[in-house]
Amino acid sequence: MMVIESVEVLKLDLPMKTSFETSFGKLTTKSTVLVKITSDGVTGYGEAASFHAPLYNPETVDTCVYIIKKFIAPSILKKDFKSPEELRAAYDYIVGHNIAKAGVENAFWHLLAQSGNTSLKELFGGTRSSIQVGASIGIQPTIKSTLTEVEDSLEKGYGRIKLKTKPGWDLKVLKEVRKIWPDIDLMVDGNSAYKLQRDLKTLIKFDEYNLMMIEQPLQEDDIIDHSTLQKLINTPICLDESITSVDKARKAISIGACKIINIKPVRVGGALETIAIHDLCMENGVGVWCGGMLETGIGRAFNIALASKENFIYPSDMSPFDEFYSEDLVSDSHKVTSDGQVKVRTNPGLGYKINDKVIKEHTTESYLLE
Ligand code: OSB
Ligand code: MG
Repeated sequence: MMVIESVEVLKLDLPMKTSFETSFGKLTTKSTVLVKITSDGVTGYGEAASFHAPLYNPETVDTCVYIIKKFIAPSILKKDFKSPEELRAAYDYIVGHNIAKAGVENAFWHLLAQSGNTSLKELFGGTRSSIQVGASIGIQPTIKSTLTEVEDSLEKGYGRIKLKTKPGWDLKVLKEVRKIWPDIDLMVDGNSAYKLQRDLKTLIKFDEYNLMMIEQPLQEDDIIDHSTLQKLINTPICLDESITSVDKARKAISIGACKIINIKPVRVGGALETIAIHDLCMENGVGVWCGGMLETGIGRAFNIALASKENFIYPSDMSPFDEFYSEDLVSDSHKVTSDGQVKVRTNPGLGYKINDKVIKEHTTESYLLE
């Protein structure tokens, strides 16, 4: 018995310590959306981690708030759900808006973890006691500051370095990084900024830098060009933006568009779809890792638990909040060990202590539906 008594949706603005630049632009304040659902006096929290503008994917914090308020909440309120599958079926008629859906689904998993006195790791079928993590380094003003960022990240223990690139900010950076660190686990993320024909010469040259993978070089809706590109380069392609469902993953794998998949749980609509993609990839010998949306400690809690599943074999983007923000929404945030690991919590519920005071301080809009 899990009757949804209320749904609350909150929009937050979190000041960033430093901006984060990708090929699609610079993030200077990070907005996010929290979802709180209550059942039988218990509150479940989820994070619909999105950005202020539709730059990475079509959603924004405002579309998440709107879709949850206007469509998802009315579809689930006062109804009784026995499982996340049943919950999801209630709003499956909504086309797209995966991040909004994920925020709600995650809040439901949090309710389940509390009522069953179990951990998210247990609920998701996690098998690892710690996960490997990597650093994601934004586009920097200079090569020198990139080298400093790489050095800092290695000193902090991160086991792999991901550099954000865009046409004109790629090979020259890799060349200097490789001069100093010829052997580190290194990869790049193009965030859809390259075009197959226009940039083919550059894309082929990435092969010279012994990269673990090149993440989403081409357009989100173009797994066909990725498949063409994968046949022309040795560096494994990892898809991020393109993989929005298990069906997309199946198609991408079947045409050889990637050898690795970055699963961002919110991008695919939540933990259920994450697990489905994880399982499909495992059956097909495609390793996965967990990407991030610069989540707060709440969103990261779900990601860490999911990344403890067996086929998450590459380091995940899971830097703690203090890389970007001065305050987290949980008071006992995860940390990266000197050997690049994050421990997977096994305590019941979220595994982290939610700090409602900090949440309140940063909330700019809130809507309670009951
Ligand atoms: O493509 O993975 C991405 C940050 C903002 C937008 C898109 C991406 C990223 C990251 C960092 O690479 C991920 C994180 O640490 O949460
Ligand atoms: Mg990416």
